[in-house]
Formats: sequence, structure tokens, C-alpha cells
Amino acid sequence: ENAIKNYEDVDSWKTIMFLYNSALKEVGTKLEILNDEFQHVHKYNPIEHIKTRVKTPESIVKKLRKNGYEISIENMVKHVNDIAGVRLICSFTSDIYQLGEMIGNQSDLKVLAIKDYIKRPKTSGYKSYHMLVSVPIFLSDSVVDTKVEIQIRTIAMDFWASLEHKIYYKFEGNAPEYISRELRECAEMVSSLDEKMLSLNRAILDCLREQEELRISTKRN
Ligand code: 0O2
Repeated sequence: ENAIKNYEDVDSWKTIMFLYNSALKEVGTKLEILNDEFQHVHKYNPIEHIKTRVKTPESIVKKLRKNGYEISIENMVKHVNDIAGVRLICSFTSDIYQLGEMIGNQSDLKVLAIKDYIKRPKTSGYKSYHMLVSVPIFLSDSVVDTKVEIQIRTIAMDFWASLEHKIYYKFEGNAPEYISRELRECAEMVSSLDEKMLSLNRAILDCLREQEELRISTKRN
């Protein structure tokens, strides 16, 4: 069984991948600009780093199979939402929702779906904020709306997810129960670390603000 059966398919496969790559460039640049603007105005970067990737053909086929769809270009475009993927890694959970709002306010992006796995973590313990958006790609004689999945998470959540992803693949989804349990425990630790880091950051900012106010008032007197 092959994903691509004839020359027409090869051609449309190339066109589709060209669109997804273009969509990644558009969204990637947009997010960099938002981050730079934030740095310029607030002297702070909500995005620690940005990763982009297009899903491999193997992984696309695997996902279609898993969900019971026939392998075709049409099904892939319709049912695989994360062919173009952007991952935004932030320092604090508060950055995640701020970024989500900023993305939602971009008038050229359409938000198709939001999955908040922070408010409702997966049973694996997975936490992340997913936004499925579409971005218009302007071609010489048409405009094509192309889907991009944006995953927003903290450094700690990303650390957990990348380890869990590796383990999941190593065991092909059948990890022994004690390993899954320990991973869920780690996810709890990640959550409390994130909470602690957020409140510590708030305390630091408050402390600096108070010192600054004191400095100004002693200068005045
Ligand atoms: P990969 O290798 O990262 O590309 P789905 O629920 O997967 O059938 P959908 O609608 O795309 O379909 O789901 P979702 O939940 O919005 O996004 C799926 C992606 O989120 C996954 O892509 C992972 O990147 C990530 N993800 C979801 N659940 C978990 C989890 O339990 N652990 C980890 N580590 N990542 C998760 P893929 O295609 O599964 O994999």
C-alpha cells in the first residue's frame, strides 16, 4: 500500500507540501514579529523559542491509518490537522494565554479550533495549549487557506512532552503501567514547578517595582 499511486498524486503531493511549508513561513514570521514587538514595548519576550516542522509522510500515513481513513491526499488535507506545526515554548503559563489571545487577534488568521490540554490534561498527563488556525497563502492567481497547528507550552511542559513522546514511541504505545504512572507523577511535578516559577516571577517583579518606587521617592525627598 502506497501513499502516492500515480504522477498526478506526486504532483499534488508536492503542491500540498509547498502550501504547508509556505504556511509555516507565514505563521513563523508573524509570531517572530509579535515577539519582537512585545520585547520592544514591554522589554520582555513571551516566546522563549519557536520550533517549526512539517509532518513526515510516514507520520501522516500512520495518523490516517490510526483514525481509519483511506490513504489519500484528500483525506490527509481534510483529516490531518498538524501537517504544518509550530511549537511556541514560553517561560510561564501566563505567557501561554497571552500568546493565545495575541494569535486570536490576528485578523488574517482564522482560529478553527482550540484544545486546552492545560485546563484539561490528557490521561497521559500531557499539557499544552493547541490552536488550529488557517492562514491565507497568496499565490499568483489564487489564495489558499492552509491549516497550521500551533502548540503553546512552557519549557517544563515541553521537557515532559518530549520525553513522554520518546517513551511512547519506544514502547509503541504499550508502556508498562508503572512507567505510565511515573510519567503522570512527573507531569504533576511539572505543573507544580510551573506554578512555583510563575509565583516566584511575580514576587520578583513586585520586589523590583517596590525598590524602584522607593528609589524614586527618596530621590524626590
Ligand atoms: P507527532 O509525532 O508529535 O506529530 P489526534 O488526537 O492526535 O488524533 P489532533 O486533532 O491532531 O489528532 O490532536 P491534538 O491533540 O490537537 O494534537 C496531536 C498532537 O499533540 C500530537 O501529534 C502530539 O504532538 C501532541 N500530543 C497529543 N497528546 C500527546 C501526549 O499524550 N503526549 C505527547 N508527548 N504529545 C501529545 P502526533 O501526530 O500524535 O505526533
